[in-house]
Amino acid sequence: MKLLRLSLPVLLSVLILGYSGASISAQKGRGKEHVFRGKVEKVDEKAKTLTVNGENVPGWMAAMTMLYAVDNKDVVAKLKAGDEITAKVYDGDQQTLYDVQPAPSKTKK
Ligand SMILES: [Cu+2]
Repeated sequence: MKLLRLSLPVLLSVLILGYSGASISAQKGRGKEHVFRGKVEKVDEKAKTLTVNGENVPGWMAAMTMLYAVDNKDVVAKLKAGDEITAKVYDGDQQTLYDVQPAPSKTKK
């Protein structure tokens, strides 16, 4: 039966999404903290944003290069493309890096 084959996976995903949504909204304020590591690809001093090639952060975001805002705008002027950084990131906020710190390069020999 075509209708049933379609609607069962839909129903299941609605249940799963509903469950994870409920657990997120049950948290107060900032979500769980994760440690972020990545390599700066681009610095936009005007917009105060960083394009960072980030490592996989389990439960937060897969490895990818993307644009981030920062909590401390002063750090942007201290960074340049190629710099390795660490930062704090939080569940529910996938666009901001907090407490960005320069990290020793892994590629150093
Ligand atoms: Cu991303």
